[in-house]
Amino acid sequence: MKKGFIFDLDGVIVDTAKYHYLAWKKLAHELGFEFTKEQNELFKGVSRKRCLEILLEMGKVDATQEQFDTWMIEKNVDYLRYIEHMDASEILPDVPRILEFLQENKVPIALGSASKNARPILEKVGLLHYFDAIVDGNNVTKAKPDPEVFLLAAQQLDVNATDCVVFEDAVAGIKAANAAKMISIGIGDEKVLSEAHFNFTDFTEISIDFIQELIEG
Ligand code: B16
Ligand code: MG
Repeated sequence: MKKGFIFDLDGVIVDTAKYHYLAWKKLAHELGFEFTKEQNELFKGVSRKRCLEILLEMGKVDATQEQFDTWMIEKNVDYLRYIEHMDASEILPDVPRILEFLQENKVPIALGSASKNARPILEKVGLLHYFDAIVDGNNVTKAKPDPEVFLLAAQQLDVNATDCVVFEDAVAGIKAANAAKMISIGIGDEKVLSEAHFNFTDFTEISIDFIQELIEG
């Protein structure tokens, strides 16, 4: 049975969370309150719109629709400034080793990300050519933990959902993969990602034998 591999972007392929954090922190300061790294954890895998809603709840800020839209744009403009200079040095350890092995073995690869900036980021770090399909914040109507993003990725790879493997760093992403009946692999803190079928701190811990077993499934 043909297998498909789906990668989340932020926290799995690159650490863009630190740039999202800087942009949200700047906006919070402008609105008159602090935004901590711990609070930023809640934003992982969450859509931009939902992040702003949560931020405004944290700061107890009421916004008109117009203000909300302006702040959404402002955050993204700042974020784009932070990611402007990203290059291959920002790829998380051993990600290319796994992508290379999958491509060599003709295993279809997709991106399944909440970000609307996913494609330019993959271009900047030089990994775009590995991906057979890209499903991101521009294609989905329902955010993770809804399985839509991963189901769409499976469809685009022409692989059954149950034959897909998902790498994710966010709790919402693991829940989405499980809801799609896919094999979920947590990248990060095992205690946080306890619902995943397998857990690794990062890709340096993942052996080719393990990937081979997933492919042969
Ligand atoms: P954007 P992922 C997510 O990426 C981030 O984890 C999350 O913090 C961010 O708010 C979301 O993308 C939307 O990003 O503002 O660029 O559209 O982890 O799903 O790859
Ligand atoms: Mg992520």
